[in-house]
Amino acid sequence: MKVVTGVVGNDIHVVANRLIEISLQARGYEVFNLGVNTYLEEFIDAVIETNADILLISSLNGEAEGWCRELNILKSKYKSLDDVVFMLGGNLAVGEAKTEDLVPKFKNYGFDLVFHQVDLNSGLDALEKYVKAKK
Ligand code: B12
Repeated sequence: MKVVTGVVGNDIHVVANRLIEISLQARGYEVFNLGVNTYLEEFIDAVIETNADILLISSLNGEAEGWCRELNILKSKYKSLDDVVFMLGGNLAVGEAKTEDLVPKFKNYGFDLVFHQVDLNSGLDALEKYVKAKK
């Protein structure tokens, strides 16, 4: 399966991004890594160009909401995105935000899978389960 990944918005935290690329490759995915400082529109363009199955976005600096809340608007423009799995993870807010508040909020913006301060391998295991259940 093909995965587009990267770090959203003005976020320059690159370490997790490299780990994500390596971990996805080790699990057999074909990875298109757009790196840090990537805007939502660029992710969508890359998913369409590569015909990817999954978009995995990281956000570490706490600004995910500002950069991700228009996902549903972008998704509605392209029929070919209907079967794509949209996944978001990292540190999704600054301060004391609760996972039980953040997950529904980002799902409402159009993400299928949302992980706030969840380690990478647990997130990738959950992705595999989700993809299997969807088939
Ligand atoms: C190194 C670092 C920096 C470096 C980054 C260097 C670089 N080019 O990467 C520098 C010094 C430049 C920096 C800058 C800033 N940083 Co900084 N930084 C860190 C630090 C110390 C480590 C980050 C790191 O590399 N961790 C190692 C990787 C492997 O771990 P990780 O990033 O957490 O990723 C793991 C998980 O989050 C998860 N994950 C990540 N993405 C995804 C996606 C999915 C789908 C899943 C399932 C899991 C997942 O998997 C990874 C592996 O387990 C953290 C604090 C910390 N201890 O985590 C702060 C931290 C991330 N930074 C923070 C902040 C606020 C900033 C600044 C805004 C500070 C400032 N005022 O200027 C700027 C941001 C600038 C910008 N435009 O983005 C905050 C974010 C706060 C929040 N979200 O609540 C943190 C948490 C520090 C803190 N406690 O306040 N930072």
